[in-house]
Amino acid sequence: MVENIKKLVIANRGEIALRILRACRQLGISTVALHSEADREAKYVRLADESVCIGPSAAAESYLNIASVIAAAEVTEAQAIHPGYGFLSENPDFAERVEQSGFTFVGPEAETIRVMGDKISAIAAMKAAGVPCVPGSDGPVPNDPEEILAIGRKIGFPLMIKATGGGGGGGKGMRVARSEAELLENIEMTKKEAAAAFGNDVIYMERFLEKPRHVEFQVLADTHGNAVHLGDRDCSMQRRHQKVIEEAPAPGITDKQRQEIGNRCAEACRKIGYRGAGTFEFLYEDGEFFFIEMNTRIQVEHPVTEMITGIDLLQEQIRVADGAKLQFEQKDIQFSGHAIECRLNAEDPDTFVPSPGRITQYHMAGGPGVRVDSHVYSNYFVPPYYDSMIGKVITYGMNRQEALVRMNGALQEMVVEGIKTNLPLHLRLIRDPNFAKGECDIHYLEKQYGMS
Ligand code: MV4
Repeated sequence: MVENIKKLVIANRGEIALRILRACRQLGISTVALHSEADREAKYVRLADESVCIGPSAAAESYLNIASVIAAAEVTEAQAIHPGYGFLSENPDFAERVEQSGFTFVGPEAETIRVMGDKISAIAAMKAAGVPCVPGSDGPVPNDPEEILAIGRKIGFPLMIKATGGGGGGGKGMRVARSEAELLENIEMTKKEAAAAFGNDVIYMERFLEKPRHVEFQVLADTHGNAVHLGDRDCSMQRRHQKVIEEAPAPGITDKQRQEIGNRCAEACRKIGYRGAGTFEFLYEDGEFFFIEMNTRIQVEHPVTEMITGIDLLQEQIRVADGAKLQFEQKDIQFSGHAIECRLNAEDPDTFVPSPGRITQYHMAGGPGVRVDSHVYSNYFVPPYYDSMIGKVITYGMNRQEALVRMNGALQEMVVEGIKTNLPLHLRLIRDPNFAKGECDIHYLEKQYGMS
């Protein structure tokens, strides 16, 4: 139970809105669902205690409209706002206005979001806090070509030029330079692209890792100076910066590495006064971890961590936002078994083109170690305005092999008719001998399955 939050606004849609709602119910918090015109029929809207239509279908006029979200919290007299993922979840101006309006933002302080949103300042903060980072410029790239070359030589080639305002998906404002000539050329292009995409032309450089895996660490911190890590996840199976399959723990990472990096992440949280759930993103190559970014939100793939720790991350996130102390210390957290998540998308499995429309038949998988987090149902219309993810199939097993076998079974059981989905792609991937080995890097899917 919680002390201060009696009513919470769910400032999101889809499966995560439902996931937030479920956590609130268990905590005894009443819920306000916000929805666009396209989401009137959504399951989370029906299940919520109250609902408010905050605007037209286009996200820019509804889920991204800060004034509408705050107004909805005011008229319903809620105490807290949960931003979910995407939309306003990592917008520091939103977090600031939520708190200035007297509501609890379920997430860290606005200033923390701001620091992590600027990649140069995020890396500086983490490096200072003892988190291993990619060798790089450790600050903005200067204007003078000779100075740029000097930094480039020190880092070594190939190197990567990145926009400080970038990251967090998309992959915009990022370029590899394999030689000194290429470096000077690409600096100018990346600056222009960054200015156009993020309204910020500040760039930095890092050593380019050619074939890394994407391994991330989940953390949880309260407002009393306590922080823990909840282990790692491998999210290397991705296409165009959209994750397709995630799993926990990351295959091949030893307990020693897990404790070493995890403890550094938790310690960094204590040092910067982090609050709430967060994720440290690393690139992992040749047995070494390199921090690249921090996400200050709950993530799509949080269920795999819940499955192997038994911890309800949404409940904990809301509890610490309420001001509660963490209910466990690092020594209380036990990792057990293995979990895999397949993201189900309404899309053509061969071309990856979105396939919105009416789901004529829906049946979800079940049985031991099977969890489906989804907001859809038979006769649900998948609107064309938002992300194409229609849910997640998560399986748990005593070990990776059992989780894989259960996923194979669960995927075969799933029925989603009326629209195209990426179920066939998932079935292929789950049976792929290379995936079974657990060694696929971030380029595997695009290379082996074409359509990059
Ligand atoms: C990198 C990298 C290799 N070396 N940084 C892509 C998105 C942005 N958030 C970070 N990204 C990368 N940074 C260095 N120094 C390769 C990528 C990258 C990537 C990272 C994680 C997951 C998928 C990716 C796909 C392509 C490139």
